[in-house]
Amino acid sequence: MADSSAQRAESHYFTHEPPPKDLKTNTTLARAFITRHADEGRRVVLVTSGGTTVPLEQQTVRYIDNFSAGTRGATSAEYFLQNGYAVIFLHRQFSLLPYSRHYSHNTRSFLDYMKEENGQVVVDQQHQDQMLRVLRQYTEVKRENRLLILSYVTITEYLWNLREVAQLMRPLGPKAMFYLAAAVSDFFVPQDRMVEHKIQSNEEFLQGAGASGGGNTKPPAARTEGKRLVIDLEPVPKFLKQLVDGWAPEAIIVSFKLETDPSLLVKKAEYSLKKYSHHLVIGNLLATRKWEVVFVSALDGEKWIRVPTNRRTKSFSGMPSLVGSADQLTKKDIEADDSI
Ligand code: 9Z3
Repeated sequence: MADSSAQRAESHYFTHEPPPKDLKTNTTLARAFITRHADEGRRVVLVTSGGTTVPLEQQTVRYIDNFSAGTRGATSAEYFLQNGYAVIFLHRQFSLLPYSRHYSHNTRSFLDYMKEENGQVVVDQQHQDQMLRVLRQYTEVKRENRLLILSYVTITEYLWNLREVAQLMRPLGPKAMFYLAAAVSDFFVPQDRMVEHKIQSNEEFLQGAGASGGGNTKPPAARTEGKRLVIDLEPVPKFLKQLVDGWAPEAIIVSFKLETDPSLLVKKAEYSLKKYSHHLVIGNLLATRKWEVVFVSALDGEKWIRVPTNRRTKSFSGMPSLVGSADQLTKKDIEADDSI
């Protein structure tokens, strides 16, 4: 088979960007998890969640990050689990996790859910019902071993894990699903253009050329020029098509498209759908992502889903939640309602 440019980009990327230290452990865990659930005839979904970082130095002091807290991924994972899926949850380290998300990352400490009674720690009465519901779901998932949690930090760690897990899921055919909610960097610093040490701001301590790649004639991608920090990032190769063509061709693929300009959202979601041959692209805008999304698919075209206005602040975690509590609305419905 002729080597396509996508294959060449893949091979170049994974040859030049070293794998994360825990990749072997992750693939061993994922292999056992996938095999067990395949034997039991279950569907397996890989949910990706949270932002990816772009390190500027090999011994990383500084990095570029994005806004994602992992709410979409962690919430969606719970609904997949509720619907019988086995879930591989590939998430940004320390971002939200299914179930525990209800009690973490908000202004309230988890200790605020507790009180002391007769020398014992117990859950405060007002949180009993909610916590019992979450605890029961969590306990069942744990008993059935249906949730595997893996983590990444950098864009490269994310891509290595995605590729390895996708290839392990290939034998599942259409019983495999990818639900790509992670906020993935579009630009990065290649290893051979990355300085080893912390970038110095004081001109008296400036290092030499510094990038690690022997023979690379390009300057380090992040460097000081005079007093200025100059960052010259390269594009991350687009692996979304490789998922379909090379890694897991029969799997169901749901990807997310994030925009800030409303006039671009649907167009870009449609573009992704065609270009990457995914089954469904879910579009969302940064500002409204907590309560509305647009589903774009070859089968159904464009379909908006929105949490009704009166339910936006009432969700369990205190955040408006979309999955599971949303109503299906047409684009016209949304335009007619200008309360948002
Ligand atoms: C999303 O669009 C997610 O819905 C959010 C969720 C990241 C907005 P939070 O974690 O936010 O709940 O705060 N994810 C995909 C974003 C992305 O990087 N998409 C790529 C792209 O647009 C394609 S996979 O190119």
